[in-house]
Amino acid sequence: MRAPRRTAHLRADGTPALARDAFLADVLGGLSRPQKAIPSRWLYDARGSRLFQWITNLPAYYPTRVERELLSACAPDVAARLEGRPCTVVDLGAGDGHKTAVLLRALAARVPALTYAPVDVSAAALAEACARAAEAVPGAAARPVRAIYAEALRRLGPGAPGEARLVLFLGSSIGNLEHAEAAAFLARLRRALGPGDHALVGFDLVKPLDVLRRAYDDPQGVTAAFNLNLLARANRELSADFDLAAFRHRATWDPGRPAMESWLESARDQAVHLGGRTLRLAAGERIHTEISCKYRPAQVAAFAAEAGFEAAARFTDARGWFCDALWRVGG
Ligand code: AVJ
Repeated sequence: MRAPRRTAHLRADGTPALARDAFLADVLGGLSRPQKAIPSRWLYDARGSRLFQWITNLPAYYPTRVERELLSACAPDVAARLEGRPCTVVDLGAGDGHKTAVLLRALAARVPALTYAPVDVSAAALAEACARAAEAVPGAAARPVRAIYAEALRRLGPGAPGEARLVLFLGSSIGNLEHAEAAAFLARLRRALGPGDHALVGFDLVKPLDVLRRAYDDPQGVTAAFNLNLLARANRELSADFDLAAFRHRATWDPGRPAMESWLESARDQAVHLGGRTLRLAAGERIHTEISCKYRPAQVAAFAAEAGFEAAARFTDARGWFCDALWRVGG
């Protein structure tokens, strides 16, 4: 047995060795299974994050637009519930910061002191999130946390006496998790918080299939580029030899979960080499890369109850396409 290494050494190409080993293990393991799959977290390297940012601005990708409008409308309501107490906003995945800025401005008008704590693994993303927050609310204190979400929750600790904490988990990021993982994550979130703290969680709702298909296979091909970047990343970081022209992006609907699912489909019989191994794909064979779960309002309520939150408020657009649920820790 090898002792776990605690420091991440940088390789010549700048990639942390531990992350590279984990990526290699996930790709090799995932492509050796009968149903080939690569975990979706590897989609988000620097280039993947930029491509996702681009997706959020596409006309076809409704979630960001709809949620931004929702938050503009509900920000005063959220702020009113935290009124009068010093407030720390923990932002799990700040994105481009537009959505957060609306909330921070509303809060700044009602609380005596505001601390903004964005959480991200990327230092660049944290710096940008802090800069945006400073622009929105010049008086806010910034406390960036460079960590994965679970680690950030572990480090949260008890709030200061009298302080109100608001954890944001927006954009339906939760949709990337299997149901059991999502429930476990929300339970951890609940345990990291104390009485009077709140969480605002974004859920993308079940909606007409044509809308979903366009959102996950946009006419401009940005989503395809985002998905294919997974193979490009394997070529860059693992010296794999995926022929990007021989794979197609596919987005399918699974009514059972329900979820949109993303795949990379092999256009022909082919062999790929990585980590000293040869992996074969048949024409038409698919690699599963992502689930984007869609929810029904009853499921949102069930998640809150299961995790031990009180449902304080639910904000939904007129078409019922997206939902931001405000949950409170009782006591
Ligand atoms: C970042 C998980 C919310 O599933 O809608 C967008 C990622 N993938 N288009 C989503 C994504 C393809 C996105 N989340």
